[in-house]
Amino acid sequence: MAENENPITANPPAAAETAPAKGGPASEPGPARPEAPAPAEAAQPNRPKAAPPTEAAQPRGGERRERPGLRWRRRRGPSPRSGESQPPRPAPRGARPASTEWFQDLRQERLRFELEEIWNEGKLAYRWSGAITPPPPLVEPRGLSREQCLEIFRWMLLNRSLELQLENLYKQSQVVGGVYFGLGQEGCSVASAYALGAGDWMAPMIRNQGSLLVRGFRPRDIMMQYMARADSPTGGKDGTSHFGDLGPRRVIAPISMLGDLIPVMSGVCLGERLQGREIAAMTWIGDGGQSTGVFHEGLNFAAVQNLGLVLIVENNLWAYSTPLQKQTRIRDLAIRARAYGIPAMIVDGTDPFQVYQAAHQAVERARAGGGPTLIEAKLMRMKGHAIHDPAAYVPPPMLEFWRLRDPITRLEGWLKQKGWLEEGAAEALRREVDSETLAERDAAEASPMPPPERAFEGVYCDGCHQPRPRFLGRGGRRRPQAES
Ligand SMILES: Cc1ncc(C[n+]2csc(CCOP(=O)(O)OP(=O)(O)O)c2C)c(N)n1
Ligand SMILES: [Mg+2]
Repeated sequence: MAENENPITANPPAAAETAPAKGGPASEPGPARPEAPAPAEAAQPNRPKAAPPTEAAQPRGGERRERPGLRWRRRRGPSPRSGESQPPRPAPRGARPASTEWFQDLRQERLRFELEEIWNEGKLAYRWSGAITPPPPLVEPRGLSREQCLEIFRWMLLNRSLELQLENLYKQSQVVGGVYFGLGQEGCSVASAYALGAGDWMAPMIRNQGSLLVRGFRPRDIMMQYMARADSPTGGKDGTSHFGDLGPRRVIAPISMLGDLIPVMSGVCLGERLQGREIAAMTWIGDGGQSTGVFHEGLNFAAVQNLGLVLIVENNLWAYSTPLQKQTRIRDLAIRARAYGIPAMIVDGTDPFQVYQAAHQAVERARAGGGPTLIEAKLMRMKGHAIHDPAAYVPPPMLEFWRLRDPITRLEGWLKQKGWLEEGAAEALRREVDSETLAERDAAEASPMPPPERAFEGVYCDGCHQPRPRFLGRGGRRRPQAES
């Protein structure tokens, strides 16, 4: 398998078996000329009106400035979104990035609704106002074959089916802690990870069950993990999602402290670079997690070091019970990328094709030495923070609006309309996926609880290896040492 092909998987689904090797869309047709509008712009007649340029957003001095190692350039002409002139951007290392535009908005619709805070007899509630309109059709998938679109659809079904079984296991008291769901986020979780290749790395967050499946973990791994069984990836030492694989799947375990995966994944890119490789390292963060200091520190580090971080901001509009409006005054979290001089994209997170297109572009840029990309995916958390949370603070019409944007329903409708999913095929696929999940569940339940002594194993290094420096300074350069 080529270095940057998807490593899928330990247990590929039936659809995957027939799928050809995934190459992704053809590379972008070279860097856009500075004066050319973003490709997305022409396709987006519904762009919001240009905001007046703010002083802070203008590069100071307005003239071309030179700094050692960085070439600052001021673009003329309108930016794709706001009409402001472009911010200075560092020249990429190595090959040029796929696009020189700093911002792209791939969405087919703008979200126009308000959440109003209401206090009633000392109790806080939110009122939602907006029109409950149907969603636009999905964008055409760029560079994805029929088999690949069906494969993405199948991963999404498996993601949802797995979560249903997790809920059942929880209600049967088989789960040792809480359970976190990504209902409504399956398209984003699956399609973003689908853009990664075997040589890339990823670090999921708690709702990215779909990403884990795409990367080769089995539903039983996730179920056993939640049940703290002996055969789970952590051998029963963790009751949720803190597991990864430093081997072929190249998955860094999630860190509960929100934002901390950003510098860690930047470090992964740096480590790979020290060994002579430019790779993409993808991680996810929520709208709430974006408020942490380490988000800014980590992203800035990735930016100045030009590391291949691909940061997907899953803006699901709530951080526990805090709505986005109480988190920040900005509406588009993607604009934060501008402060760090890195490209950003906004996608409809319920359209898997938009997510894939943006992620693929960012991954290509990372591998070409073009540095980090921030992708904001707009979507909605359709359940509470975790299973214990009924999300009573979410106004029902808001859920209704987003229910119409269910990513599985949308993709299914698109596939049927395209003629890629024949009559009855979706139902057959659902049955097949559900029976796979049930078989996985049986296997998970068959795993015993770990023996108590296991608690003492693997906590500290118990002679499994001899610690020694992997890199030695020689003649001012660091060279990787061969593994012993
Ligand atoms: C630094 C830090 N602060 C607080 C928490 C507690 N916490 C866990 S999840 C969460 C909400 C996260 O919201 P968001 O980032 O929007 O992600 P979502 O749950 O919506 O996917 C909070 C506050 C934490 N884990 N880490
Ligand atoms: Mg959130």
